[in-house]
Amino acid sequence: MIRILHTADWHLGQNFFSYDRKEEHQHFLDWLKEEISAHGVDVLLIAGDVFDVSNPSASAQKMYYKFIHSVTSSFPDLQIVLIAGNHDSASRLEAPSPLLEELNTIVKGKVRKVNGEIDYADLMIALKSKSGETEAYCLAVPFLRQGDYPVIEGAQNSYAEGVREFYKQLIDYATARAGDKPLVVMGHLQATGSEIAEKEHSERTIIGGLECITPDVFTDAVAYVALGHLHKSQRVSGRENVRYAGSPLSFSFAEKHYKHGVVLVTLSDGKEAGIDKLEYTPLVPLVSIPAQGAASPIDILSELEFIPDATQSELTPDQYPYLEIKVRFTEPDPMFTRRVMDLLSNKPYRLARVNQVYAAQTDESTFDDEAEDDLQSVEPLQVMRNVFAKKYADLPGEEFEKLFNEVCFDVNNKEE
Ligand SMILES: [Mn+2]
Repeated sequence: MIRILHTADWHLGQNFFSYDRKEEHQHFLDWLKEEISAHGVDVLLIAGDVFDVSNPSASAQKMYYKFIHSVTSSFPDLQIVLIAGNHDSASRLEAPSPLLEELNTIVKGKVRKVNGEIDYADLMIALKSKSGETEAYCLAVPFLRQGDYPVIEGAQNSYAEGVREFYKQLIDYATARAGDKPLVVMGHLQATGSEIAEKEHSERTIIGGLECITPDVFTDAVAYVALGHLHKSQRVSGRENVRYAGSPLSFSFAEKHYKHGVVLVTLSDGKEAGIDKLEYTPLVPLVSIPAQGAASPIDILSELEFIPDATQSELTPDQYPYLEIKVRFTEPDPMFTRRVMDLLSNKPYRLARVNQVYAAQTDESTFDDEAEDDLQSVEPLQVMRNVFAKKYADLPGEEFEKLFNEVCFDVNNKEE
């Protein structure tokens, strides 16, 4: 029997509206270590986006190395396998491999080639139980970039079809070599049939479905698929054994209702014998006022006034919830944000953002996606449509949008 813990999308080093989330990440890592101990975990799988950016800060890197050192020294039999996500730098993540391998930690950042052929063997990792026996194989596939996957002649969608072919060939390769040992696939991708926080998309996906991979490539030959990329913990297409672990923290207000955690997978006698979600409650909640839609300035200010003072709170300032204010103006009020900040100065909250809509924008449903002017939440496709409409008094055609999406996709997925 072997126990595998599946986690993903840590995004270490993320700054949330300029707040440092170090304490929150550390809280998660401390919890994770306890779970590893409590469940006698043999293998920890980290399915990409370990860091938030490709050149993480020194403190984010320190937290990562400290964690790996801490768990592997406390549990010498623990094996860690991790892959690069689209946020990670593949080569940076792999660089310390010679040292990490000493700590039973294998990093797959990029796909290797031998004489121009994809080196599938490099991605097939034996997973061992505490007694040292190979119990299963992990196929650890980093986020695939152009050039990593086979070129499919005449493909409509060269990315999705190429990635699919990559997985197919890898699974075929491994099936022929694994004997009776089960296969666990780990990947960082967007699968069709999965839900995403489309309104704020901190997963950085592009509309148009270009990067969507159909999960049917994960055949019955695979016991479990450990996915990363989407921050919402979920099964894919209703399949119990194809899962996103989800992120440990909410990385945008659109993700504030997500239930976070990791997945514990037990393999026994060559097959999957149990999948359990271990729920994790983040240290700091995200709060919106009002909870739904937007409210008038007067309503918001009076609601803020009624919040008990910080002196009555047991929280330390770095545990104060992050607060989003959603206000609807009928006339300009340049002092509103100032007044909000004054009112909050002695309240146990941290103001993240003030989201403003104007009375002319009457359609409530458009509030969340269209009224946000901050650059973080603007969709490139929407910007292009607006520019196009201004210039040509018409909307771009389907072909034009498709080409635009392809360009966006290439730009977003180029490694720095
Ligand atoms: Mn990702």
